[in-house]
Amino acid sequence: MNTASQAEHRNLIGGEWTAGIDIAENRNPANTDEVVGLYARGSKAQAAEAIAAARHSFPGWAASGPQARHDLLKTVSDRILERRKELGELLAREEGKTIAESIGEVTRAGQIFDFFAGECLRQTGDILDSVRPGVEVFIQREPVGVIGIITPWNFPIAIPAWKVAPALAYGNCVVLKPADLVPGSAWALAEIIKDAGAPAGVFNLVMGRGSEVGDELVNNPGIDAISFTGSVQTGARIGAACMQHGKKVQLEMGGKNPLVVLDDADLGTAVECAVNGAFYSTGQRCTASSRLIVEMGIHGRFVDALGERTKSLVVGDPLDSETQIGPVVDQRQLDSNLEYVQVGKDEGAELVCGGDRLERNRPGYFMQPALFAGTSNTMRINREEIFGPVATVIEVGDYDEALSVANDTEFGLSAGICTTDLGRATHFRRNAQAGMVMVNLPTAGVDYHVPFGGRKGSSYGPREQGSYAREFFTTVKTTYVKG
Ligand code: UN1
Repeated sequence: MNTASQAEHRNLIGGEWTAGIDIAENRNPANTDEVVGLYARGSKAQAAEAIAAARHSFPGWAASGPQARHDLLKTVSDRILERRKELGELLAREEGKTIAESIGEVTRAGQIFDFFAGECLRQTGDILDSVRPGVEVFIQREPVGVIGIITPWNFPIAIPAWKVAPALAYGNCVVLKPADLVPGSAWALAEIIKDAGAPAGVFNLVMGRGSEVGDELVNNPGIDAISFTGSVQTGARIGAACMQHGKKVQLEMGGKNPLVVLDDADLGTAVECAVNGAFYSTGQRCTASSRLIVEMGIHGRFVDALGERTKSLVVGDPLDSETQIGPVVDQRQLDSNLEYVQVGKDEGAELVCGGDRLERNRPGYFMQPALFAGTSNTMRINREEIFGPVATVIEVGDYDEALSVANDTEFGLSAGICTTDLGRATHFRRNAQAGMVMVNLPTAGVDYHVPFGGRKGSSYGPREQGSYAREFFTTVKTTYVKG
């Protein structure tokens, strides 16, 4: 595609499409010769303008009432779902997940807006008697104000949707900064929100770099709260800055999610859970199953079957319906994945299969999914989040050891177990130190109507998604009234 012939996609500030200070090429990781589109990069000053616009619009939006907010979110949902094929193709071309996964993600974004359209009408509150006779107490939820939303590249439309929809539903205004690598899906979402009739300034999009736009969101006093998904390092910095400025903050960061496979597991189920959890979406999910903790009685059969299954995975163009694993998102991530494969070898892990860069008939960041066996939980490949198609097997003697290895990590997002023993499944469900537990299911792949989030180093602040999202996107007011 010829870049010069394409129009630039601009930022949305106070209801106006606004040029940035720079223009970035959004390239297809499955074919780096292909420019998906040109996208504005904004500055600190433009982020500040967007924040000012959001502040200006906040009183009106906060007072707009549940019907207006419901109608906007429902229209956004309908339009996303109508365009799911086209938006799925755009997502696949900018991020690299397969077309089936991409259309699935767009569908999820539409469903999230539908859920939160309903939430606008499902309000909660309490009226209680005071301990002082003749006094009543009202407990109500109010919007927080202007929310800065910073989203990662691995879910270019679902994560913006699951932060923006509740923010708007509960009466807040928004400035969204999508990941610099994948602005296209977020831009399309912004266009849909604007065209659906969002009042100017209620929703703003400022694409660009974290060091410009992200920094301004975190430090500008006009932002009341930050919702962030991304790396542990960036999350820690954002958390500290928010604390200093007194902003409310919600952080979703890394994972090193265990999938325990017990001797009594159904082998086919366990292998499918591992393949899906570890390698789908090219392993680029914070919920990915990166540590496969396998009891000794099933270990040999599991490693053989998983190795065969992993070798058979079709890596290629996300738009080809045969493809099961798309490319890695960019050169930096590919280099880091390949380096971790080397680290694993150097640490003495046995590479069962994969781990090489793959050449295709086009320039892209393709990699053969890698499976390591003979690893111990102290190795770097079992401690650090890789965020690519690299999984490790840790052999254990019994269930108690499996549980203790599963919990021996600084993270605590998702934890899975494959077993046919109800007692063990129940014990794991109650003792896994994770925000989400999956029984006979992959650690990744979550519903949109229930809470999402983790413990320990994975997450900070209230849960996202479902009606639990209310906790972050509202603030409680307690009013005492003497008649
Ligand atoms: C999923 O597993 O369906 O960034 C969602 C991530 C998570 C979302 C995972 N916040 O990978």
